[in-house]
Amino acid sequence: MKIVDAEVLVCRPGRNFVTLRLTTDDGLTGLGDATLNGRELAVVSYLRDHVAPLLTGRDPHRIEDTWQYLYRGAYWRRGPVTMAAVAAVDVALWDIKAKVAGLPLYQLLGGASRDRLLAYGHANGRDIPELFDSVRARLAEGYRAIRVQTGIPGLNAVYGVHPPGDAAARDPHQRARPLVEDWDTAAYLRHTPTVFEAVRNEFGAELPLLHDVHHRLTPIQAARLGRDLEPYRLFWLEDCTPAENQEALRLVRSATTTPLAVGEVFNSVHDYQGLITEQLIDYVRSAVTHFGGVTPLRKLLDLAALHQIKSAVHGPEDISPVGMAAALHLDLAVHNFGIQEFSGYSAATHDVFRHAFTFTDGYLHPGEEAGIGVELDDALAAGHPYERAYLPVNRLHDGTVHDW
Ligand code: CS2
Ligand code: MG
Repeated sequence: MKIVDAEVLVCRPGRNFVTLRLTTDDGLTGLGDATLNGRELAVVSYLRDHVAPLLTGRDPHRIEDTWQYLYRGAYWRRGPVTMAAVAAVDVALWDIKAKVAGLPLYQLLGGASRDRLLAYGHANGRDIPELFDSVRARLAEGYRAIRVQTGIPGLNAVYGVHPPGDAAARDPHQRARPLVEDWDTAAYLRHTPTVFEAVRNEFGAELPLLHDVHHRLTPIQAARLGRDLEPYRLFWLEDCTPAENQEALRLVRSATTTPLAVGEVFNSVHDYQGLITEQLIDYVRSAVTHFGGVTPLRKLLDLAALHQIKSAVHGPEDISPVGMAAALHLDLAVHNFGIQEFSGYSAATHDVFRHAFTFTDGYLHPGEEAGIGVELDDALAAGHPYERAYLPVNRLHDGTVHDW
């Protein structure tokens, strides 16, 4: 069997997605997600100009060899653009192999270790009443675990919450220039524990609650927040510091028993090495899409398992249904599954990417179709052309750029 075609498809059914489709000489196809939010076309070029010419004529069954060939063969390793491109190839090859076998991918990864996958959704509100409405809406959709983000008094727009009356800002990922959000660490550190106290009082002790700090704190600030949140028993505190400084988490870890989740911006096991072997974190957050695919993420999760660290694969709406499906097969197979992020998709995205995975009663399942269980409808995708879009940026009140 040989690969005869490698197409890179870009569409925007509500937001931009980049998809690789590999076709074999006997007519099988495999899909891989290569979406890098806000920098999509860099990956398109990497795939079209540099990777696609290497794929035609290769045996699609040689997944590990192809991965090593693309990773080591480029000489320039890691980084989000490279690893998103390599991931798309890896997932498309797993999709083809599982279709040849006539099995859902999770069966090739060792079979199901559980029946269903606990998902968490996002609740956001400018203030506490709006946040409560959002939590209630997620509970009504079936979610059994919820990430909580709120506005902060005195700030106009913060991560996860958008200013009132500004329709464009409510969809900040789709502006021609980055939306500018504002930030005040002291106000955030004062306000956040009061939010979790209110949410616990309203929704009780049992609901798993998560919170994302989006890399905004120094180690000592993160240590303070972790301590202040201990009474509210968070499921996790995510990306509390810029975690590429692995040393930072040593201080946070020694100061608090609030569980820590890290890694959505990491691209390789090397970014995690000390964090895992020293047990400085509790959950690894990489996406299949930004980590080089199922092949390396499986290795990461096996290393994490040795240190009692669980999976929490990144799954916001900028991971396409192709990347989500790949994650769900891996989640179902590994022993150390923790939780899966799932924020849902627009109706247009569900139409363009027909998928076998399901979300029922707060749980996900990858479905039983052969392969990863996603097909892209080219005709529908053509009705949603690419538009340039940026993530927001963040500034302090004196104008200094801060981590977003
Ligand atoms: C977030 C992401 O889901 C998360 O945990 O951190 O939504 C992140 O902001 C986006 O993936 C950026 O593209
Ligand atoms: Mg995050």
